Amino acid sequence: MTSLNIAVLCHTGAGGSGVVATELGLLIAAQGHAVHFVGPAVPFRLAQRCAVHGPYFHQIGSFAYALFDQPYPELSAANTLAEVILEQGVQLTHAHYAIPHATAALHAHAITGRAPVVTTLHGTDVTLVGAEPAFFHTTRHAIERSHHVTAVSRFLAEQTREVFRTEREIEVIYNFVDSQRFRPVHDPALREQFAREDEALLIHVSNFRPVKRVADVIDTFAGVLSELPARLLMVGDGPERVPALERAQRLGIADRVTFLGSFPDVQTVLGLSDLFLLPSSKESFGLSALEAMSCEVPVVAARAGGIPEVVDHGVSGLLAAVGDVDGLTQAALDILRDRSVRVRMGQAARRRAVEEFHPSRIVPQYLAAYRRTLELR
Ligand code: GMT
Repeated sequence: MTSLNIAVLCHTGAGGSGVVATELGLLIAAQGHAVHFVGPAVPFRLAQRCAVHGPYFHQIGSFAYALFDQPYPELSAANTLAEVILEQGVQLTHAHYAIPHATAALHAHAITGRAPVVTTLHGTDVTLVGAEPAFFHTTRHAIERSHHVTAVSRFLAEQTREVFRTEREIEVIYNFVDSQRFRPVHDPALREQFAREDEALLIHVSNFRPVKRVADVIDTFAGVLSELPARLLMVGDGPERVPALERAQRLGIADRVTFLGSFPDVQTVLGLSDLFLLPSSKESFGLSALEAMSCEVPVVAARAGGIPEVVDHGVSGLLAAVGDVDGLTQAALDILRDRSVRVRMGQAARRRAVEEFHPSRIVPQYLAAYRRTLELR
């Protein structure tokens, strides 16, 4: 089979869509395909992982001109991508997130007459930002004109058709997790740095945006703490971090909550934990929940968006309605009070992650989508 030469556009900060783009690019490069990331900075999880056989990184240039009241970054993105397409012989661009990436990729396609666009919809590009009047038509255009469109859950595909009133065919390709890297961590000395042996260790990982309902994480944890000894790890950063810390302080539980900030090798702490909390109001998939499941950590989450397609309620975790802190707290207690329940659900969670969401199952679906788009075999 001929090897491919693709460009990838994705968000570069901490966030699931950039993680999926990065891990996919790394796996595809490892199979001998040329992969060119194009962005304003090296994507979060790609740092230190570019190599002589790829993936490669090309920085988007910027240009300041007194007359321009804004930097117009999508024009620079389209320009740099067009350069990379022409200079590197790129055959196809994979844009993760409809705006601005699919828009920039379609622009580069129009400039070069090459590199059809595969767009992967990840979530708020459809459910929040893209549906805003300020972006609606641009997002709809990106979805309609991309040469192939995928979504990370059935929920998101349906939501896209509904929000944008489009008949566009959308292929569902689930996210994946590296179960070798995301695995249980049995390191009592490391765990002791965060919790005593008799304390339950709960964890939340996100980019602390309003959709994550971080206040519900704190309130759920407070409910758990009133019933049993516990600690909470908060991993990540974003606008809701300080309000979450203040809430923990107001509730008098701040000494039980550790904010660790944002770092790429999150598996080290996920694998030590007993329970993952994800009370989001919107979540097209919930990659962080899948990473926890792969580490044998059961999930307590809101029944939002695509989460039920990932976490099977009653088997690998428990779900409650969005905003139902009492329900989330009860669910967490049901799992944490009985070790056998926690272990059984944790094992079921890992089994599901390995069987349903392994890269060997998902990556070929993307490669097939690329080949179909290029009409290659
Ligand atoms: O759409 C977003 O909010 C950002 C995006 C990201 O880059 O983190 O998150 C989305 O994509 C992830 C990867 O596919 C999914 O796991 C997240 O569920 C999804 N976030 C939301 O839907 C809120």
